[in-house]
Amino acid sequence: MAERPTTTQIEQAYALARERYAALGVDTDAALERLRRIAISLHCWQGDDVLGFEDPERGLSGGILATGNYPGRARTPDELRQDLEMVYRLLPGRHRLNLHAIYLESGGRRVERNEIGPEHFQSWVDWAQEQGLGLDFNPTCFSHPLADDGFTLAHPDEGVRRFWIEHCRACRRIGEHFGRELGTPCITNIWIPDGFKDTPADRRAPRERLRDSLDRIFAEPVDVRYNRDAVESKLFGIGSESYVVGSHEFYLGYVATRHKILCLDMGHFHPTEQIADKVSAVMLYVDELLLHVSRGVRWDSDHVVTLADEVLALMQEIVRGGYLDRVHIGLDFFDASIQRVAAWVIGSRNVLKALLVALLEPVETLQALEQAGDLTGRLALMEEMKAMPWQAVWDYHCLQQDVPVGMAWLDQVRAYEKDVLAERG
Ligand code: RNT
Ligand code: ZN
Repeated sequence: MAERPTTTQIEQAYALARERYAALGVDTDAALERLRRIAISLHCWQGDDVLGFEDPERGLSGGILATGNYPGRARTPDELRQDLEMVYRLLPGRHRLNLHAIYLESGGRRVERNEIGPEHFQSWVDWAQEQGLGLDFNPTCFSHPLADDGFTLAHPDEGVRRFWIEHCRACRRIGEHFGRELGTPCITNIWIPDGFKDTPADRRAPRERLRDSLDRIFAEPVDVRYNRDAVESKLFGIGSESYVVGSHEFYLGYVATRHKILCLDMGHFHPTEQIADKVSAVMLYVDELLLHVSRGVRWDSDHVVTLADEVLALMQEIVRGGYLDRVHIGLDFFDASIQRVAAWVIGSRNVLKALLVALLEPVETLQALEQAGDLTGRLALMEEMKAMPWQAVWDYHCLQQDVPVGMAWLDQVRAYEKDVLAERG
């Protein structure tokens, strides 16, 4: 490995970058101060291929898939927490953890999903407290015998539907517990896989059932100071190629009429459709957004996030529109073909970098040019911004936050792999 930049070099590069940005009216110190206050929610499921601890033998269902067999998967809650501690150490800032219901700890006893309670997540709460992390939550409406025919909350059988309604209610109570214990509201996000592989004869009834199920779930009061509800749409999944009950239009209407949080997953739209453009439209009608920052590649919606145009555009829209306080940023990808801790770190650092690039834009100048009708100047400045020295600002941020600069994080992950992951057999 090449030699690392010294502290002095990082500081000098920052000083130069700061001047370049200042010349355009951008305050880099203010941008970093804002970035420090943004907590992103890391998904626990990148660490173990979405298997969880209820019955890891069962395998993943619901039309999502983690492919690859890279060694070192976390097999126990302690291993997962240990891996997460490694990840958080490599990220600048203070962040959150997003748990799924199947990550419960029930002491080896089988607890049905409609009977789970805060007690099954106490170790997570204790650990989050110790680590200074907020928690978010998700019902797990997949990887279960009662989800095997592809329907849960929209199931035609009332008994099956009731089971999943009860599960979601239990999850909201757990979310409320998280929020109360940790002093930061938990966002409990409902995603269901329901849909048809082939052309349905009735698209209406399942959607009516889903609306009814959601209304029954949310009818039970939980304290909004501690738990906030989100719902996540999808376009298609493996086995639900022709029809997904919980489509974007379905949930947009639901959220707008019920005052819930809309979750937009970047991988859940048509390949050329970008969610960046949706932000300013939906924000007129919904109070808050939850993002699942992800990367769609052909049939898959869950590749590791790269620093791609789509991610930059999304963060730019959030910053330009002044929506940072109404948008919750979560991650959603799972890749078992590369080292899992590294996958987490790469995706998370990319989201933070994209936020920084967005925070370093001369938004007022760009908007003034636009208002003045100088569309030539707008394009010229937007293009100029692409080659600005934001990396020097990022490196300085990492230095200040006491996390590895540049690729130094990879050395730590490789050492961790050798010492810890390789021992997992
Ligand atoms: C699936 C959704 C959902 C899941 C997680 C595991 O397509 O994106 O968010 O990835 O619940
Ligand atoms: Zn998602």
